[in-house]
Amino acid sequence: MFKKILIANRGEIACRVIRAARELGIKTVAIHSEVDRECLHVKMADESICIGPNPAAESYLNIPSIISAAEISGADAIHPGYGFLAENTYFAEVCESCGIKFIGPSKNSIEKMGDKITARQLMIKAGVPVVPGSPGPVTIEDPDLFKLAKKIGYPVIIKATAGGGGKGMRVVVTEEALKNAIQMAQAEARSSFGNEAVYMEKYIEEPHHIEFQVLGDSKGKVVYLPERDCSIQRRHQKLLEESPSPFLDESLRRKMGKAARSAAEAVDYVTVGTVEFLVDKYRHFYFMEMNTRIQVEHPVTEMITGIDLLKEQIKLAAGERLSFDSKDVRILGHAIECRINAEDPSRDFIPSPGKITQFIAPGGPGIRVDSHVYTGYTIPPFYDSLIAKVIALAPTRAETIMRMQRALRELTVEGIKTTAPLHAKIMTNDYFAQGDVCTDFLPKHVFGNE
Ligand code: MV4
Repeated sequence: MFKKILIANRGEIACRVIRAARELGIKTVAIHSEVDRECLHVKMADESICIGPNPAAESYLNIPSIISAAEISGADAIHPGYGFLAENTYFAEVCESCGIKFIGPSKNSIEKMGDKITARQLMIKAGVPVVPGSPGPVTIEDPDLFKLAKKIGYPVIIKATAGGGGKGMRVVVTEEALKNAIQMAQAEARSSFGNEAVYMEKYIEEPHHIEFQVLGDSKGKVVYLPERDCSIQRRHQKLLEESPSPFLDESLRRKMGKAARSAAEAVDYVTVGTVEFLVDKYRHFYFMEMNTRIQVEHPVTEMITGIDLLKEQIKLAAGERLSFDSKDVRILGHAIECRINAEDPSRDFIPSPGKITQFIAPGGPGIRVDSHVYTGYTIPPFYDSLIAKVIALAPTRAETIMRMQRALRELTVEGIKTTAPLHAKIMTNDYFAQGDVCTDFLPKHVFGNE
């Protein structure tokens, strides 16, 4: 087992990793930029090292500085968290070449799942359902482009192979718009990812976004855990997640879980990851992408299964075997997570950094709050806006909604604007209560611009 882990991240996930490491008796090293000197993860860690100026490119993305911090502190492993370098194949490779264990999957797994066309091809080979689409990249010079689009059937969607999270996507309703959409998507992919390759898929209308947590050990065993429904998103940013999904029944859960396991096995996946599916209104499911990291929304799975995913991730990275099978996992209740972002919903969710003059977290039965903020803490403008995750667990979905309503009333964050009022609105929405949740929920039932 590792003796000392360096956490190459900040905020609530850095605090979460430190908690898991501490319970495993592992020492921790926090890194921070100049402005993050007073961050909670710095206060919680056994040691801390300033690795550079505030901009992420000069600190949390600064690979030489992070590796130097690991060498100086004698860390034998690095946990990347999520975001920043968590899915950076070069970082994973540099860690391994310096004899420092990267707490995550292999560079190859990250690479294969990071290229969406490669991932699709691997999934087809593994028998995992994918959306009908192009076998490889598409360009406007393809002689069979229009024939292929017609065979797939409009509307189609053009996606960037190096993309993910919705960037560079273009929906095409008629063939007149196809060429232009491909060129626009290529231009955005070139500027955003330095790789202009795009591909085409049948556009799935009003999909559900349902994802499965998978865990793999170094002997090739892979298990899946019950799903998370992440359909409530705004501009491809997840706002609220829940588990289990109100849309799945046991039979579909088992089929999708097995497909998620096959997806992970196809890339020899080790540690923890998430396989994302689109599910249409006919309950057909399709592989969308695989996230090769721990995710923001991991607590809903921890709450309903009792499994500590961060401890599992560390143990699996250290070479331990999985100690359970998918069939051993029980669903202990229903969990909902609300992401509390420092953003102003009344001003199109613009960031709302600044000093938190009072922070009171909710508590009591079935409430968990994962956060790095405290009264007097000043949120810097340099990083993402997530300041807290409020997670509620209760025996039924209806009780969990009531519990979350109660928790959001208790939550106090003064001095900045947050998304808490939006969550309170969702928790009292009848369509949400009925479980009518797919990716058009917010525009259709909350923002009202259907
Ligand atoms: C799709 C789709 C419909 N059909 N692919 C959004 C981000 C990226 N993960 C892929 N996304 C989508 N891919 C096909 N073939 C609809 C979306 C989509 C979406 C998916 C899940 C959750 C929210 C979404 C919001 C807009 C679009």
